[in-house]
Amino acid sequence: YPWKDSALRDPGVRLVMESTLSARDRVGVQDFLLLENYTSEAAFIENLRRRYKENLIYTYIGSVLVSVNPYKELEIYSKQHMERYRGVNFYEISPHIFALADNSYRAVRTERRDQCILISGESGAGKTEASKKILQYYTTMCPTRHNTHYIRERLLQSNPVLEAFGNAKTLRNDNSSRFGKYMDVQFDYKGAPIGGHIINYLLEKSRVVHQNHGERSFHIFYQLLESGDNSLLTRLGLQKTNPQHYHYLVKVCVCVNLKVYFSFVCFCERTFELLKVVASVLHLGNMQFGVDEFEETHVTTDTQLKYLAELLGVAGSALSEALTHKKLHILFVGEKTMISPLNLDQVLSARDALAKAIYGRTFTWLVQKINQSLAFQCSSVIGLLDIYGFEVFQQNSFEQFCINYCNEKLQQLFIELTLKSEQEEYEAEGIGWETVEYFNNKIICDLVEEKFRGIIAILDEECLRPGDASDITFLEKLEDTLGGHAHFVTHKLANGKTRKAVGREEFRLLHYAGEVNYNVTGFLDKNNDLLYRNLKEVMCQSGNQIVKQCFHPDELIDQRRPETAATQFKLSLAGLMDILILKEPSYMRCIKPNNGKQPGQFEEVLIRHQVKYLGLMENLRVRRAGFAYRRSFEAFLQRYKPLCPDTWPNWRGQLLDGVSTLVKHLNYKPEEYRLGRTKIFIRFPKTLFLTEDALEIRKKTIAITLQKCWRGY
Ligand code: AOV
Ligand code: MG
Repeated sequence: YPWKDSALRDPGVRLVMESTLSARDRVGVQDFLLLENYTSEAAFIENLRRRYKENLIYTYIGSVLVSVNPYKELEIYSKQHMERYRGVNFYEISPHIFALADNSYRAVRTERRDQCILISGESGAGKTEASKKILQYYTTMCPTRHNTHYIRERLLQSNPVLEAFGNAKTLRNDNSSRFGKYMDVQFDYKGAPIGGHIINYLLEKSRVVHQNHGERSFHIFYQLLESGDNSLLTRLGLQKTNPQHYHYLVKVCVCVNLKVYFSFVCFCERTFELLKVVASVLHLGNMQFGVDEFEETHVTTDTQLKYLAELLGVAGSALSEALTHKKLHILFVGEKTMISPLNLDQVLSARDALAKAIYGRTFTWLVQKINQSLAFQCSSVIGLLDIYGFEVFQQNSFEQFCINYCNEKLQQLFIELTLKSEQEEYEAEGIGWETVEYFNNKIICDLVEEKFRGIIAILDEECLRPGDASDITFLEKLEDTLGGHAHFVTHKLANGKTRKAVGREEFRLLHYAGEVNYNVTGFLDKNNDLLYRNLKEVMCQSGNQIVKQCFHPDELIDQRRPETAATQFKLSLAGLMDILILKEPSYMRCIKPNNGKQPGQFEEVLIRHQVKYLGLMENLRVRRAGFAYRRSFEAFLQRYKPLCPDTWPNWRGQLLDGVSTLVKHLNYKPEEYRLGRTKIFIRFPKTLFLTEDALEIRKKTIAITLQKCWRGY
């Protein structure tokens, strides 16, 4: 393995280094496969608890990494720590996110197979932090290629920029990702990271115009107001006042400790243009309207309009006209346009729609800019998936529906791939296997996405239906079509009575991760995601270079109805699954230990629930039902060869013969192991456990012998 320092290649020295693993690192078992009582959930949780108490937040289930959010800074991510994990096998050292990162990297280097690391867990469990740690590992530890230093910087810088625009404080997480992100880290044939590509998924745009109590809008607005200097703010027409001054921002709550990253000038020469867009959204929020004696709505805040016109580079009169009127394009014989005034409510929602459209499209533009700055010819990739985690609030709307559906899809992928790959491996190695019962959430994915009968299909149907379609008729359609489905519930009970736990405007889905009531109010509007044509026309004329790129005149010519928001999301998730399925996956399952974001608090009920729905017990059973451990002949021999005089210090014959000799010497019973075509399969963890113990003792004797030798010098 090309990474290994020459010192590490000498097994003698390596063994001395390993025996420095402290007793603290060995609290509980570092792999759940080694649990004596592996079917007991209590034993599983007790192991997590014991390790968490010692700040050992990582534990494996075979090759799956489980982590528990420490909610405090741990001294385990330094460069020295990274170095300890370089080129080392999983089981040789305490579990860590760097081990997972290194393992994928090694596969890319040696087998040239594209990898992906899938990080899942509920909101606040630590997914985004984990993906950042992985990226840091690659940018720090991988070799550099001449002239590509700047790419590393850009890879790292892309995170704070996207977080500023796409993350916000929610009740669950102070730095919650409000968009899904899949990032390819691209490597050249020598293993140097030389580029990247990001795909973003459905940004929660509604946050721009409304936030629930105790939450905030996207970080960038506060960062701009708090850290922008006076001259900048003056040019943007903003005031360094309490964010409360801006209607689109709530009273500032506990400020998250985020630095301002205006230094991403290298990404876009147009930082000022970008800040103009951010400021224009705030000005839109502060626009006020009045109704005159002819019942016509007018802009009453001329200063805001003036600023807006200047920032967006549009004519003020055209903007005010477009905000208060609707232009209908009617295709009779020849073309005809009709202009009708909007009432106050309609004006306000047109204004909000414009703010959401400007912000949402600018976010996508930003991702494209980052991609352009990272584009390179690459040989293989490691994909990192960091999406918004499963979330449940008092009130859940269209956004939670999409977020939780996305989590269902990811869980589905986990189920398919872990079981599938397990089965395939036994088959490839010629070894029989037993099935384990598990909950397959495909039924819930189908409930949401099925053609014609799925929730999204029904929602789209209502969105397209002219006439009296409303959020309530949508709910009624759902009841008619899906009533009786095992995972769908409304307030109506079969016996004609009402179920109190579900409101009259709600439907409840029994997700794999728990029950969520969704309030249908706003579903149709959010799914339609309409922006009046005349507002689009004005934006197409914009003198702001970014806005101009975000609103293309072609859009005005295209007569086709755009896909609804939910359908677009469904299609983009299907695309994501296609990308992931072609890669070799590694999994990280993040657990949130308490709802108070507190360090050291291990709330058992909460954790047991997550262990259950993440399917960790089933995952463990599947791994144990077949063979708890598998190791390539080469790796097995390399690790345990000190235990047999015939294989130590080196085995010169066939690998299979070497492994046979070794296990015979170790007294393995025939039922304890199986030799496949390229791998040894060990049925019981105990066997490996005892072998590990023997190795421990052997390492100590080797260390003592080596020390004696050195003293002898
Ligand atoms: P998420 O990505 O899983 O939630 P984050 O990764 O943002 O969650 O983690 C939430 C917070 O937990 C972070 O802001 C940190 O304060 C803390 N945290 C997480 N992991 C670590 C760690 N390894 N060490 C120290 N602190 C940590 V969401 O994006 O809301 O689904 O949608
Ligand atoms: Mg996140």
